[in-house]
Amino acid sequence: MMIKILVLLIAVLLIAAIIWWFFGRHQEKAVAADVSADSQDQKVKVEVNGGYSPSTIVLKKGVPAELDFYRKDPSSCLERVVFPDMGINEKLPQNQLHQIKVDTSKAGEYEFACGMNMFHGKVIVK
Ligand SMILES: [Cu+2]
Repeated sequence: MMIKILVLLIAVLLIAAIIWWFFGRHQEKAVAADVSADSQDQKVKVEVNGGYSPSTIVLKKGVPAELDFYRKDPSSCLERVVFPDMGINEKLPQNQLHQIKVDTSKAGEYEFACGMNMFHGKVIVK
């Protein structure tokens, strides 16, 4: 009897965990670029693997910025990255760093997505 209750409890917890995983709001921390006092630019590495990590990148306004995309994901879905507001549409080679320069002259939020607009991320310039 005790075992049955335990199994049931584990099952319920498992289902709860699955529901949370799919439907819960995952808070992801925004990553700010490191800008040291003397550096003339800012860089953030973005890993592309089933999405973008980090998916929110904070850049300092007016400092030349470069996003270093590293695509591990083999799917063609994430092969391209598109920044519609910046006129960027580039192919990301797999397992290679691909630098994309981002215009930081204007503050704002700039979304980016894969070529099919399924995975999203954003750059916040402030
Ligand atoms: Cu896609």
